[in-house]
Amino acid sequence: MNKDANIYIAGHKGMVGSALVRLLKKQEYTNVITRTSAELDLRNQSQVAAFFTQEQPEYVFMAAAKVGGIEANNIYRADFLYDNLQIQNNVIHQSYLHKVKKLLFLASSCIYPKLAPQPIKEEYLLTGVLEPTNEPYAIAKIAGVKLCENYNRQYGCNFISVMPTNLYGPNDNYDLKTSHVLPALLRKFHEAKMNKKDRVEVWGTGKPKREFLHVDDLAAACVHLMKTYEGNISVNVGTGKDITIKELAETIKSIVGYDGTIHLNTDKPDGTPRKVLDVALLHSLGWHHTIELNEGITKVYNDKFLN
Ligand code: GFB
Repeated sequence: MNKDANIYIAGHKGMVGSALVRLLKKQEYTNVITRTSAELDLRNQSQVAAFFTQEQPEYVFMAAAKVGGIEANNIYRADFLYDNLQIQNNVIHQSYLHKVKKLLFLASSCIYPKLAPQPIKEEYLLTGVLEPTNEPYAIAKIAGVKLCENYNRQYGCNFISVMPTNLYGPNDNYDLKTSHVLPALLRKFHEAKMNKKDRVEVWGTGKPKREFLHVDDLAAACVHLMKTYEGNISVNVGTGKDITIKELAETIKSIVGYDGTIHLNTDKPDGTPRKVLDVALLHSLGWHHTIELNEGITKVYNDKFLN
């Protein structure tokens, strides 16, 4: 990937897309192409076709998607399925028509079967039923992974996909209804401390386990794989380590310096009991995470709430 290559970051305003823009600029890539969703609705086939004709990207990072936490996925089921199918069909098909040299598609660890053996290996995809709360999103992302694989097999494209674990970092979503657990708890504990509340509500039993990767690490893994990996396996990208939601809450409570209590609201869903990724393939491809969880959460908290 030459430093002056035309590189399109779909979804550049999002947490993953903005991390990719930051990294590519730091690595002195000079032609990073972006469009806001107001400028280019990726669900609109003719708009996407006109964009590809105009910009002729050589490399595409597909970080655009409708994403959210467990509650958002469970409420906006049709939107998560329709929007994500439309976005990825348009970008992947136009990448084929316009002979894009390489495309990297971002899937998600939540598309593995709900009760896959742990840690989850790439070959466990499609070997069992999905987690009901985010089945629409998972079906859409599985379709994206399969689109890449089959454009490679039928048309000789070079479209790779990655399977990131739960992410956190700059530009995360902190809306308490639609966000993921880590930003939600950072905000809840911070506001409880500021407002001298005596307790913080944590959803579920606290027993599920989750793996968390800083988004700057994900961006580094994506650029590394864009430069080095070719193939039809959707590569797991994570730390290979997980903690319970209760342990996460205790960690964030301590980092924020909150001294009230944690209330577990078991009326809320737990979702998948566990989804820690097997990262042996990723490590064999020469990449390893660098940001440990406590250090990463502390920096995100300081940058978001204390500066
Ligand atoms: O991060 P999260 O919303 O998504 O929830 P998933 C993870 C766990 O944290 C669940 C618990 O067991 C939640 O019940 N949790 C505790 C909370 N307190 C909270 C809270 O205040 N907010 C939230 N959001 N959760 C998502 C998928 O699953 O994983 C997405 O739905 C996506 O499609 C994402 O793939 C990576 O990890 O359960």
